[in-house]
Amino acid sequence: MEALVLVDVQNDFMPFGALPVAEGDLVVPVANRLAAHHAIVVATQDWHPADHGSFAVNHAGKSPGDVIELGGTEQVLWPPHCVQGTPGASFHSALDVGRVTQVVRKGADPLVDSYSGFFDNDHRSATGLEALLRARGVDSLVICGLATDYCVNYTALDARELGFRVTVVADGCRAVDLAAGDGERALAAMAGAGCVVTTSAELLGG
Ligand code: VGL
Ligand code: ZN
Repeated sequence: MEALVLVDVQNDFMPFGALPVAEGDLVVPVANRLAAHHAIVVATQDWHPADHGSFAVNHAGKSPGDVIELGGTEQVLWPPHCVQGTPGASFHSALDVGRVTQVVRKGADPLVDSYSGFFDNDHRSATGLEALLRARGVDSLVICGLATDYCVNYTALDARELGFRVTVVADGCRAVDLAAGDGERALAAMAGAGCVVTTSAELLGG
């Protein structure tokens, strides 16, 4: 059984959002086309409390882009984004949420970030995504969303470690690219971990 995983297709990652991803809105039509072809569509949702440790404003003297240690792992600091219950945390209004069968929220623990849809960055707590996929007999994932170099990358790598077959739809992803090339390097890392990196045209035709 194959499931589609839509990673963080949320307003704050759109070009108009608090943590803007260039062309982030262009993943929405791709996500919708893929969703029309899947019976199981899981949408992950970055879901932070206002005091989250990944927000630079919560660390004296720190700015977005700085790196600190959080929960025993290296943490890039971000502008406040995807704060629980705010419009920025909502899915893009053009996302076909009627096709979404499950929503998995992550990043609620202020002391550790959760880029992956499966685990917090310290790998100590699970989000429930693996359990819900296993319960439905899912062994194969198609993944797209935002951002290529963070949440898509971590989700895809965890999925491979958990033994899922993974297809990453490159045109359905966009990168933060804090450093030029981060998105391309992430795609190469995913391919190196056994993910099939392809395009929506290749998968669906046209
Ligand atoms: C993400 C940075 C911070 C993502 C989430 O969805 O890729 N990136 N929080
Ligand atoms: Zn976040």
